[in-house]
Amino acid sequence: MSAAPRPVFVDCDTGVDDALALAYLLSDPGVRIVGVGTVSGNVAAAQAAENTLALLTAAGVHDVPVAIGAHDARAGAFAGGAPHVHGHDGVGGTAGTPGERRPDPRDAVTLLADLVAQHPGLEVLALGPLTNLAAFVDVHPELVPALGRVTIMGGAFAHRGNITPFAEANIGHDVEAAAVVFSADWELALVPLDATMPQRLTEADADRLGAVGGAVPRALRSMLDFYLDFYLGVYGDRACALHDPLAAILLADPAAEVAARRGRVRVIEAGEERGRTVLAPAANGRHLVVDAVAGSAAERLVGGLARRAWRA
Ligand SMILES: [Ca+2]
Repeated sequence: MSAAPRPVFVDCDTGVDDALALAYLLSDPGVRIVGVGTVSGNVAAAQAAENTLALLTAAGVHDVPVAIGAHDARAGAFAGGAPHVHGHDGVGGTAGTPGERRPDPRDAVTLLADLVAQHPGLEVLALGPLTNLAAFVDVHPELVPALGRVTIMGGAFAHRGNITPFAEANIGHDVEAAAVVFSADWELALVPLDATMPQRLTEADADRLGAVGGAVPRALRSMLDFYLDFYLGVYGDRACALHDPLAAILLADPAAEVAARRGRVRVIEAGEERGRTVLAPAANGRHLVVDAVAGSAAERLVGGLARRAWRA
């Protein structure tokens, strides 16, 4: 008999790679998404909720609440996201009209608080700016120790940033929130650009993903068209980095072979290096920084999606 699936809360700014990550988790029998909060990043938080609801509905998942979280960062208004990377709607122009299912009436922070009470040890996967998680720390400090590990796609250590030479987008779009999250007393695993940038999904991988069949793989294949076009300008061919999916893969499989360092992460808040993440190494530190992951994330992603019998 297999163990009960581990409950997971996903906080995301659903663009193309968030959608891939969510689909990967839906296909993994070892974990169960019990709630989703959205935050502005790739797109506005409200649009990210629509994109998430569309994906869940296509998967036939109707019982996972999706709550809208922060629209603006702590220190500034939402600047409009990354339409050149993810499309105006975050999903490569594939979003239809909003479906019948509406976002949960609670905000993302309240939803997370309610779910921790129901699922002690609840793990969190953060795939967007850390605005909601920082608000959770502020509003519910007593619940911080009740959470399990928090896995974050974010940061750039030896690797160059992707919104400035120093800052990675999820950290750099809300630096003050990242500072709060890095100071909180919880177990963190950080999956930075150092680990994600070498993990690429090619057009051939995208085709194999689409060939898995079903509504969700089909939707992912069409959003990938836009995303791969953007990456053509970055890498010179149609292949994208698997940022959020790699974090989802590591959450689902903590035994995955990684090169990683322990210690305490902080974020530089001022000056030209604003948004840069720095690790103070310590053998017993509660922060784990993943430098590299063995094997191919694209293989794991495609193989993972093939495990689920997706609705037509
Ligand atoms: Ca994301």
